[in-house]
Amino acid sequence: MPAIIALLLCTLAPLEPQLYDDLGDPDRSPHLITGSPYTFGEATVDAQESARTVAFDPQAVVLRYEELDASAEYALRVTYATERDGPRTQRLTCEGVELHGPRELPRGSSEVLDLPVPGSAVQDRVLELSFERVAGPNAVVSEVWLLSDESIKERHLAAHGDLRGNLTALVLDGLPPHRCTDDYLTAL
Ligand SMILES: [Ca+2]
Repeated sequence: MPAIIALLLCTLAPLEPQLYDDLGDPDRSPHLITGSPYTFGEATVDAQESARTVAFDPQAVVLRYEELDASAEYALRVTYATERDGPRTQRLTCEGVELHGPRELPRGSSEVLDLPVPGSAVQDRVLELSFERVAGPNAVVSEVWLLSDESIKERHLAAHGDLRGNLTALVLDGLPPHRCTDDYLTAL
C-alpha cells in the first residue's frame, strides 16, 4: 500500500502556566505591586495553605507583568478564598477591561478560575491586573498564574496517510504526543 508522507504544522491551542505568584507569601509574589500579606486560619477557610495565604488591599490588589510578547496568547488562572463569616465581592480588570464582573468569593473554601486575557491588553507588552473590592472589608487574592503559548507556538509533525484514509502523526520536536484536531492541521 503506497504511503503518503506529509509534513504538517500544528498550532497549539492549550496554554501552559509560565509565571506564578503565591500571594500572601512575599518571597513568592514577584509581580505584586499593591497588597499586604495575610493568612486565613484553617478554621475559617477549608483549603490548602497557598489558597489561605492572600494579598489584601482596601481598594484593589494590583499585579503587573512586563516584557510580555505582544503576539502571544495569554490567560489567567486565579485562586480565590474568603472566610466563612467574611463575605467579599470583587471584580477583576486589566487595562480597564473587565475580566470578570462582581463575583462573590467562596466562603470558607476556595475556587480556581481560568480567564482569557484579551490580546489588546498586552499590545504594550505590559499587563496590569486589578482585583477590585466591590463589597466586604477589602479585596483579596490567593494565587495567580499567567498562562501563555509563548514558548510553544509551533510544533512540527510528520504524518503518514494511506489510501484507506487512515492518518497517523509523529511529533518531530522531541515533545510529548499532543492531540491535534483537523482544524489545526495544514498540509504543506
Ligand atoms: Ca497564597
